[in-house]
Amino acid sequence: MITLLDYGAGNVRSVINAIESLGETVKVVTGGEDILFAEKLVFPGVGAFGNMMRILREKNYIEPLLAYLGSDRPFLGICLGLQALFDYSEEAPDIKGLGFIPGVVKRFAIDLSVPHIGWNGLNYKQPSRLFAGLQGSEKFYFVHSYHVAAADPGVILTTTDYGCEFVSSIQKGNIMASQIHPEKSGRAGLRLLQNFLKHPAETVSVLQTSRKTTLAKRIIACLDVRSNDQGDLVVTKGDQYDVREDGHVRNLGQPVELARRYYQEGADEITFLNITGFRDFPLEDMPMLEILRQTSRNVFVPLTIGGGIRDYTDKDGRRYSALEVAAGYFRSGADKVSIGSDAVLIAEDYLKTGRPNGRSAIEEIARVYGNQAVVVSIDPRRVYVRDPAKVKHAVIETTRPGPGGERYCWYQCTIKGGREGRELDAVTLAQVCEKLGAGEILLICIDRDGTNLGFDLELINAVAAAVSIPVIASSGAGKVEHFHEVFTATEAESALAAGIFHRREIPIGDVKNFLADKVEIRC
Ligand code: 1PR
Repeated sequence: MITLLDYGAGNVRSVINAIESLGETVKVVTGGEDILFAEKLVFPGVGAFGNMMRILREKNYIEPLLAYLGSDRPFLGICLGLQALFDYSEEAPDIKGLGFIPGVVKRFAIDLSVPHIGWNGLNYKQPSRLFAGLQGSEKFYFVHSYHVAAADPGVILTTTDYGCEFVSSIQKGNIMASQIHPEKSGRAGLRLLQNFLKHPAETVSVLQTSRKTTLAKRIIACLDVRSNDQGDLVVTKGDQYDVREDGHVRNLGQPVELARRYYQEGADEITFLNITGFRDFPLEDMPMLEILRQTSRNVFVPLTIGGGIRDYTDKDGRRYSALEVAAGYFRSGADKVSIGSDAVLIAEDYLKTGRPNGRSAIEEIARVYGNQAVVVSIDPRRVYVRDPAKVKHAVIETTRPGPGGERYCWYQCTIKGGREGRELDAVTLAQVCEKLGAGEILLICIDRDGTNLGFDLELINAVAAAVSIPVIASSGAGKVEHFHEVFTATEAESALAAGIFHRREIPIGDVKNFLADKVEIRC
């Protein structure tokens, strides 16, 4: 029996699913006693440090936790569950951590995108029971803006390189904690988790395979989901957002099955976009929540869900906040939510008033679940202009002139699935959303969507240069070379595709095989 400490701030469902997939049963903590009498305790911290410590205090979990840690029974802290062990975090300097491991939690002060999101390796500093069966070259999933700095080097189990060498896991007796998410790290992560659960007697040394670890570029499979004319949720795919063929919604497969297939084929992440979410209310859309629940049972890579994340008043007059909608998605197995239409309206409001209002969906979700949980998806269309001085938007000079020979263009944001263009450009939207707390940009391009013509490199470069959060390049992938191009000609951290995977034109494995000796990827 594994005891799991859930303080209610995020997706612990996937940790439970991962443990159960390894044949163990999970008891979720409902009171301090459960912690005190646990045999093996897993603490998956999610969200923001200050919020986590506040809830642990309110629930009177601090004393039992310290007593458990002091007893040296097996403990596995994940992500914030690692950070909680330290004295305090720069994320909330006035709030005390558990102080079990001397040291602090620092924000990354590096030139690279922060959060550090994606698959990176480990430098193995000590032998450990956790390492049985690992080769040393595996990559694991990270998502964090803060890292621990241990005062005692003796507790450092692994480090990872990302702009600096940071401590990625610690071990002190039977207390182990790691910044990686084993439950989101595919087979390698499950192996590590299994090693903790089975608690083998022998410790294992892992040989270092490279001098420094490197963050991999991610390949993301995207599933646009909506109801077809029979009312079933299906994966569909548009050409420049038109998902109908001969009047019917294109049906390219069943969401749970396709997600599982992409996981098995090596997708580094899966994104679901509930593409009619802007007009339906997701919390009434139980099938979508069920899709997440079922998918997270056997897909152990990060899941993002977008569509309909906004404040909503139902037909009985009950108001739901975007935070509640997001909470529903997180509880059902999502790791990140993606905000589309509402982000545009939020940014417009910000630009009108010149300041954040503190209550927007981006700010509220980031405050509770952390910036890394908030993706903003941008749906822009290219607008050509003759004279850049006559446009108040971020204009670029293009190598692909417009129909009238125009040499300049800007990218107009749209809402409601591309139906409505707004007076806001994609570069400004990305910058405002970063300021408000978004952790990642999903950069779609309606002009390229479903065309197989390749990614719009000019758009991606313009946005990536304007923000310091990771950018996911999307739309237009038609051959393996397009992925290589987007990773070498732009700063995109990941590339997302839909049509070529759904139509089985190019399997994810072929993309990865092509990239293997050219860019850093997870094999
Ligand atoms: O506005 O917060 O409710 O979110 C709705 C979400 O649904 C947005 O993220 C929006 O991008 C998405 N969406 C709305 N309508 C459509 C549509 O296709 N009619 N799909 C839509 C967006 C685009 C990509 C696609 C890539 C790659 N789909 O996700 O997967 O372009 O395609 P490709 O590789 O085949 O070229 P809200």
